[in-house]
Amino acid sequence: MKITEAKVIVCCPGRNFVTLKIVTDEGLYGIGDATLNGREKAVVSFLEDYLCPMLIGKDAQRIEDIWQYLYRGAYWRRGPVGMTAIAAVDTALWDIKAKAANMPLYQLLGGRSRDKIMVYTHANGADIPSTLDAVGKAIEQGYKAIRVQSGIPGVATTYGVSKGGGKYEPADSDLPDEHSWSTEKYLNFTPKLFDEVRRQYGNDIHLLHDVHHRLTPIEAGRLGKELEPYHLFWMEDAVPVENQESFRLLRQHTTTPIAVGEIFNSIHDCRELIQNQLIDYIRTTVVHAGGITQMRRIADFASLYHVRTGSHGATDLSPVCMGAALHFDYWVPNFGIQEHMPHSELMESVFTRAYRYEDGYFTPGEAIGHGVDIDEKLAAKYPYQRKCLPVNRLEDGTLWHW
Ligand code: CS2
Ligand code: MG
Repeated sequence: MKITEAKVIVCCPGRNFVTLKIVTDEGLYGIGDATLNGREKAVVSFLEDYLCPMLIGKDAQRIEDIWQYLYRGAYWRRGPVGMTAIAAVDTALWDIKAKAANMPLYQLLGGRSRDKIMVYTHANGADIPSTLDAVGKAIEQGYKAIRVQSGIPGVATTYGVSKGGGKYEPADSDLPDEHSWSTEKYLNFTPKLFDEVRRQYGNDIHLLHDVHHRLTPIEAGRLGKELEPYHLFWMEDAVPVENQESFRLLRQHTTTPIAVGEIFNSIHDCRELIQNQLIDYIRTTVVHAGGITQMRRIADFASLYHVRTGSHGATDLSPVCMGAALHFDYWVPNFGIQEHMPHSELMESVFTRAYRYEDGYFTPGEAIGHGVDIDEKLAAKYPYQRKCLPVNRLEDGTLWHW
């Protein structure tokens, strides 16, 4: 089965999505998500100028060899742009292989390990009362796990909370917007927030929180310790990930479970954290961590150390990624949870989807392949618009982690 065409489709139905479509001489085709938020065109060029021409004439059935060709065969390895491009190829090829086998992708991976996939959604508010309302709404929608983020008194803008009170979409301006940050105000406020949430909604609901890389290890240790009475499902991205020794210091100070990895793109990024048991959940996802092929390796390695999966699932990961991720989640033995930040109706209108939400859980559906397709005609009506993620500054103007 030879690859005859590999084309990149860019669209912006409310936000940018990059989709790779691989076509074969047997008439079967597959698609993969190639979206890298705020750097979309870099991946488009990586694919169009380099990887797509290399794919023409290759046997679409040889997923492993193509993965090795694009990764091991390259002198310049890893990095988010290149790995997102490889992930798109890999996802499209798994879609094709499952279609050729006349199976939903999860069957090809080994069959399902569970009946349904628990997801967490986001509850965001400008202050504690509006955040409590958002948590209540998520509970009404059936969610069993909720990530809670709130505006902080005295801090103008913060991660996870929309400016105008509408839906939160972090890449929201043509050039980076400037946000502000105060570690002191955040640390004093956040335990109060969780105290209120537990008081109002009890202990049964799973609560999660994303620090978004902003603390030093000892500050993160303090936060984890102070959040222990509210027994979070996880505390995410507590410190920047470049220096992984930081997690050792954090781990020494708290039993709050630790999640990390949404910006990792290689199994090598995960190795030390997993083998030293410094984390509890690995957040790598299909589109940014080398597709299904590398995600399986990461998950199997993690399973040796009691680390479970918790894939990133923000809106900048397209429905194509979500579809593939749900097949992976259905199969993976050491599944933890899947993030679900719902796409808008407009975003979803461009992609047909076999996956379904019901009462806090997803199922990937029984369509062959990964079950997601793109309506190319409709996609063409929404051309690319440049959107950047914000930058962050401390109150004195010092540039900080966003
Ligand atoms: C986030 C994302 O979902 C999450 O946990 O950290 O919203 C992240 O900020 C975006 O995916 C950035 O593109
Ligand atoms: Mg995050």
